Amino acid sequence: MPGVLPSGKVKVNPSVKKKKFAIVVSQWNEEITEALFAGAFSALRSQGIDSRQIIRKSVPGSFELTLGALKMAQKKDIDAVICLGCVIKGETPHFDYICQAVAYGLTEVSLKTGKPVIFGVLTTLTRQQAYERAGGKYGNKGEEAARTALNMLHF
Ligand code: DLZ
Repeated sequence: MPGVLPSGKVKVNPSVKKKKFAIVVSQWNEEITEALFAGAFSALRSQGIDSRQIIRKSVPGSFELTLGALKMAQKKDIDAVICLGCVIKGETPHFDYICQAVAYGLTEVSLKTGKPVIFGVLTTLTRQQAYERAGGKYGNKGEEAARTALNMLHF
């Protein structure tokens, strides 16, 4: 992946340090999305981004990430929006509708505003699989989402 060193660390352009990020977090499956938020926040901080340049907003569920992302991306001073959520298929009868709506919605927000809008939404079959991707054996996808935002700001 461009901009990512073999160690997995991002090669940071100093100009990125001045950028402002919004992190929009879904409250559904909160224990998982809070772990994603912690991963995203610490990944930005580890690249020298001041905590005052990171704005956190909460939305009720992943379905609402789209509107949350649009409102943040429309702000002049926000450079990138990182959206974090967790949808568990085994517990969500309308899983496919929610996931598709969020994926299309976030793509549209990104294309309409011309800003990176990152899809940091876990879409897993089980709660266990979600834990494994929120600081477990498969890493923390919130951290990955933050690295993707940094990479797109280099673009
Ligand atoms: C309703 C619902 C269900 C059943 N499951 C999830 C989920 O696993 N993950 C998630 O982020 N949100 C879920 N929601 C809530 C919807 O995203 C949304 O908030 C409601 O349908 C109201 O629009």
